[in-house]
Amino acid sequence: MPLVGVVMGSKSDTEAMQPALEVLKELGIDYEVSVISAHRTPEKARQYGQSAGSRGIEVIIAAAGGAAHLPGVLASWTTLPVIGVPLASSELKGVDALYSIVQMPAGVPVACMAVGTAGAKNAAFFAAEILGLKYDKIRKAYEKYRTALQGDS
Ligand code: RP5
Repeated sequence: MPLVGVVMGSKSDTEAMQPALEVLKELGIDYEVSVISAHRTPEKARQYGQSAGSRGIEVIIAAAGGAAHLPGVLASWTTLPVIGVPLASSELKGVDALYSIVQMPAGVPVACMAVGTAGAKNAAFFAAEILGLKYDKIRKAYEKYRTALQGDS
């Protein structure tokens, strides 16, 4: 059963989010992938946000470019942690998405990762940190990864 819901604003975001999916796979974390646009399919966004918790999802990773309202909209429909990934898909190369995601008004938080590949990977690692509080297997897999990093520098 998937613990992480990876949601992206467009099919065109698929390639940018591959690094997140690879990290989740490496850490043995079950996930599902959905394409939901906060402005083209707002009803789908509502249904996803409202039902994610009851379907067993524990963390949502939401990626979008441009006026990236998807993470905030999903966060408005759930109290699950939402990790936002700003994507560099627009003319402004992700600065727009970064500001949209990072500047959530007080009360409905969204965690904001870096723009692009680093952000996609870190979203998965951050999800592992959250899930690791509850799941020993995930914590151990993530700790193993962090230990291996020490040999890389
Ligand atoms: C955002 O607009 C998506 O997340 C995507 O990054 C960007 C462009 O989407 P498309 O016009 O390619 O569907 O909503």
